[in-house]
Amino acid sequence: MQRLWRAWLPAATLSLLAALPVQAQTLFAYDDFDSSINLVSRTITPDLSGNPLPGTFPGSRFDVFGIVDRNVNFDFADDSAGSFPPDQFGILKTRKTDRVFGVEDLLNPDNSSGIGSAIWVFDIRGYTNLLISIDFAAMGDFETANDSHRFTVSLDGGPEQDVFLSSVREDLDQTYTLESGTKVVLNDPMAINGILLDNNLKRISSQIQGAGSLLTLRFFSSTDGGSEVFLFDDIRLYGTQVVPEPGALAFLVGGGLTGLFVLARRRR
Ligand SMILES: [Ca+2]
Ligand SMILES: [Ca+2]
Ligand SMILES: [Ca+2]
Ligand SMILES: [Ca+2]
Repeated sequence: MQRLWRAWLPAATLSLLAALPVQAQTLFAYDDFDSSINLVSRTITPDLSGNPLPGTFPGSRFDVFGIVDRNVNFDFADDSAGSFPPDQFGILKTRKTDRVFGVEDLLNPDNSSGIGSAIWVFDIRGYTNLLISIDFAAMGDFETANDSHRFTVSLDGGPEQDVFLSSVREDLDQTYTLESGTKVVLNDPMAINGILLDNNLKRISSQIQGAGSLLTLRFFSSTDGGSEVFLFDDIRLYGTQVVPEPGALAFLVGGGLTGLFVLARRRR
């Protein structure tokens, strides 16, 4: 009997898997700061959303942490093809008017810690084989010692896995091309997972191990200095839907498994 089960179980498992519909990884949750799907909560610390200029510290509009758009300040906005042709600094081009998550100079008189953090909780029930992507951009002359960003993910309160880690390439220069075509070279660019950033949003993705019901994304940020902008947009979660079609499930429960039991009894 034992040997029979040992021989049959792998085969039964295989046919069970084969009966499940194969589905591609699809986008099922996101937060682009203008709208969201399957976002349970979003908490930003410090929360500057109630300030006269939302997302900025009271002392200066060039000290930023939170949800902003290109009107927040001239370091975020690339106006070189618009209202200010001599512009030499900016990420958000004329037509990029929607909202993003921005960070600039966290070490300021209103925030002596120099750090900020944010937490997103997404509903991921029914999806496995998870992948997260975020669109990142940065412009500035950064420092390894003072400018760092880290994103972790945990499933249902489990251990945190790093998904995006920044580094500053103090051995490199980066060329930033403004919307007008003006090129600006700055020292020490920011990278995410080793991929160099510039003033164009770049989609970077990371696989997530495991599955669960709620996914918590945590962002830890530590920055100092003006004219150093880091921003991101379009947090996206992709996965494979795990719910089998009713027909496949009925076949398994009604036919496949019953047949296995009958066979097992006969062989006794
Ligand atoms: Ca500008
Ligand atoms: Ca957006
Ligand atoms: Ca530097
Ligand atoms: Ca800095």
